[in-house]
Amino acid sequence: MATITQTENTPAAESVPLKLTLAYKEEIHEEVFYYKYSAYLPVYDNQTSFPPLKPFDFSDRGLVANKEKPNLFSNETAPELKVTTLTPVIGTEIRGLQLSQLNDRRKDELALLIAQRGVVVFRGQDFKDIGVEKQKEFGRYFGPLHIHPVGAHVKHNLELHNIYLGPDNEYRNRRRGNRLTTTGYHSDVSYERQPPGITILTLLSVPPTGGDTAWESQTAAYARLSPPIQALLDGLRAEHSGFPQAEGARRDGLFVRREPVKTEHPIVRIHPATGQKALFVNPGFTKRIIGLRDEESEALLKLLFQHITFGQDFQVRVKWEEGTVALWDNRVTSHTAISDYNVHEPQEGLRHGFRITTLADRPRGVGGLESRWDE
Ligand SMILES: O=C(O)CCC(=O)C(=O)O
Ligand SMILES: [Fe+2]
Repeated sequence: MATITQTENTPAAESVPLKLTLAYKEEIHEEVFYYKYSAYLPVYDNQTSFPPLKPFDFSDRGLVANKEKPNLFSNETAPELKVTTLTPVIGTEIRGLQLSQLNDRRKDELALLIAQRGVVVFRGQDFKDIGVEKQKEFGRYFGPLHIHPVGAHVKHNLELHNIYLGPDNEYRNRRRGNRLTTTGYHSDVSYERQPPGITILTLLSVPPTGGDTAWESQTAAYARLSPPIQALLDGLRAEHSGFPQAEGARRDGLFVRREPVKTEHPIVRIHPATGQKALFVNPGFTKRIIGLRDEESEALLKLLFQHITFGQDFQVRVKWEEGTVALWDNRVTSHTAISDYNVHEPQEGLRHGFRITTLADRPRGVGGLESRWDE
């Protein structure tokens, strides 16, 4: 991996030397210009491995929220509050309210809002400047923090998954292969036994144009299907696999810190806080429908993936600004990065940020259909 530039020996918490690989070139970010968020640049911890994730109890914060959201939407505490419905189906934008200042009642109402609207985009946030400990604490309110099995992360903070594609780590692009488009709708690490609920994505550096993110409503995607197809899907599970991601990482010479898993999740999932049904398959990680013949599974997944990808009337595309933080619910949405900028043109700017991913419930479908897996 020619673009990895350096291996460092840094003292870890217990002062055991930690082998870190930088996924960026120091001279680009620290010598050519001063970068305020250089401490957040991507690294790989190449030695800390983790056992399989254990089951845990989960209670969605949205369940205890006041459904009217009087606290979150109170003009008294946030006189500048401006709430914009981005599309009729998905996406809400909030200005004039700091995530870093929300009390627990507001956070509960926010969890419910994210479940209902799919994605909530906060503008003008100081969240990027409150420090790693407070950022993690904010995430933990919604659920245990996920550590990505292969991703680059922020130094000493594996829970902060790194979002960075630059001229100095373009080997990450190779995984896109020979495809016509860079877009790929997915629900974050949906192969996990208790996959993510809320993801919090913060960009620290935003290009002047390009690098938008799009989200799609899996609730609307389900609702659009005809009743006979809905009834068929209600009774089925599909396999979600972390193996291709781990194998791709190994091929790239990266360290796999947790062994991959495959899980069979219900295709139609009921959100614990809203009771809404959502399609829970995605082109990123769903591999086959259990109990069908191969050709049947391929044809049905192709239909669903095209439905998800082409449904512009239940998608929202968001342009990032300085200070934007996006929060979405992976149980009711899929999303894709839109990598339309040329990372080799310095004037196109730097797109860099971090993702905090919170784990949630073991999926439950219609009639109590549960996820299952081979031990
Ligand atoms: O970079 C982006 O716009 C989104 C990347 C992504 O898929 C994620 O953060 O989960
Ligand atoms: Fe993602």
